[in-house]
Amino acid sequence: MTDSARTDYEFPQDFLWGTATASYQIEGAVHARGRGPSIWDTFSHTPGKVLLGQTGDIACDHFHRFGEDVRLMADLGLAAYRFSIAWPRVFPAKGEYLKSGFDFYKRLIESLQAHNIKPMATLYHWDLPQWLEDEGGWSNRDTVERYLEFADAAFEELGDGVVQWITHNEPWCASMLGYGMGQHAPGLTDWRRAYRAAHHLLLSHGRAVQHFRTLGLLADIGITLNLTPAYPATDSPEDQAAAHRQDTFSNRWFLNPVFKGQYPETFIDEVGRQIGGIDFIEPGDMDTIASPLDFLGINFYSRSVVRNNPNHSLLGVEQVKTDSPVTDMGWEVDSDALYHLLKRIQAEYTNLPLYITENGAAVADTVVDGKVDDPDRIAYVAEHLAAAHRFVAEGGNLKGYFLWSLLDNFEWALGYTKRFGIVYVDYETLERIPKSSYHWYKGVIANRGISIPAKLR
Ligand code: JJW
Repeated sequence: MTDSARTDYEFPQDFLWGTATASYQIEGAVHARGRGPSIWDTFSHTPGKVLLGQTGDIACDHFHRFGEDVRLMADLGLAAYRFSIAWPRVFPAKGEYLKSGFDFYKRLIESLQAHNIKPMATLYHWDLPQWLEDEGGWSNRDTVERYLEFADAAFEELGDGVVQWITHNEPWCASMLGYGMGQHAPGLTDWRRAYRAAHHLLLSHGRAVQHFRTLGLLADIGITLNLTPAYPATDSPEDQAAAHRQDTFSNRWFLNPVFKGQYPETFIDEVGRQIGGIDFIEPGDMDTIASPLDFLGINFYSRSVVRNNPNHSLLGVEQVKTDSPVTDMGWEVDSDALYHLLKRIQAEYTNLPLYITENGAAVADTVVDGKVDDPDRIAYVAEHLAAAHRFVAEGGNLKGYFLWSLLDNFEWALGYTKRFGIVYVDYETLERIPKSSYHWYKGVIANRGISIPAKLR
């Protein structure tokens, strides 16, 4: 950023500038202090599940190096930090509660507070204790009760320090990728179980919100959904219907229960046919799921462009490649889709405060002379901040932006091959090298906004 920095896009004084991470992706120390295995330990240690057989055993070793990482955050001028709490550190085995499993998070929170960084904690970011999966995991309704015990313990132990709670991260991924497509832990391909899992994730969210309200804590509580707007490849009615089905599957299946207390009507019959009947909704569930929230977290990375293809997938939808640039994930870069998504959430679902709880780009970064230059990541974030600013300038209730991610980390089934960090991690030495995007983001935070990137002028 130049020092002439009158920013073209200036955000409100109280806009929350953050970065985000998740426990299994950065912590490592999987055997430390009595931690039990999670479904991601099991999955990543199963040959063929994660690229190159990589695991989260060591990851960024954040568990031992969080002091250095918090210093990186403090130098950045961060207002908030989003992290997740590893459930198997506190409930390592059936019937075992290890209160000291919270000690790490207490020390992390104290360290954040010492640097005036607001802690935002995600309760569930995909690391289900393996003992719970052995009893059916999220497709077992009992897991909702176990989650409530975990949530209650976390509120009790960390309730003084956490400013914002997120019940779940991306329940679409946890259910559909984990139990339906088999690409994430627990690696099952059973759509019946996937839809049950989705329902129980949502139900556990609602139950946790209701319980949280009885505790009288000062903090806020919400949920984070990954939203991927679907666009038709052509304006043919068939492609438009395909885009609508895709949108229902990836977005509305979660948005509608949370904000309208019902699953999308046009789709529930179809899902029922696919999985042989919907038998998991009990009286009162939908009201519980729709318990009033304090905010909605949105993870946005890309849009999908689809065409109708009856022979393709359960939905009869085929993803189409476009001419637009893509990130190292192969995901199309389209920040207009973010703007339109925010407008749509506001028009169709809620006026609650919104937070972008994840946004960022995977780039094939390399170290040259001890430095990492990542202009593509800067361009991606700048473009998406410009889209976010347009929404805010029009009166949109967007309160913060959390860049995914602070550090390069374990990108699930893709292991360490995809780098999302603004800080490079050398996985041999665990050395951290702030990238040029780190220095750029520091300027954004200091100036509360961005100058228009040349390509957008
Ligand atoms: C979809 C792959 C079949 C993470 C997906 C795979 C199969 C058509 C980034 N968000 O690491 C979405 N991320 O932990 C949470 N978001 O389908 C945080 N979405 O397609 C980040 C992966 C993802 C995905 C990954």
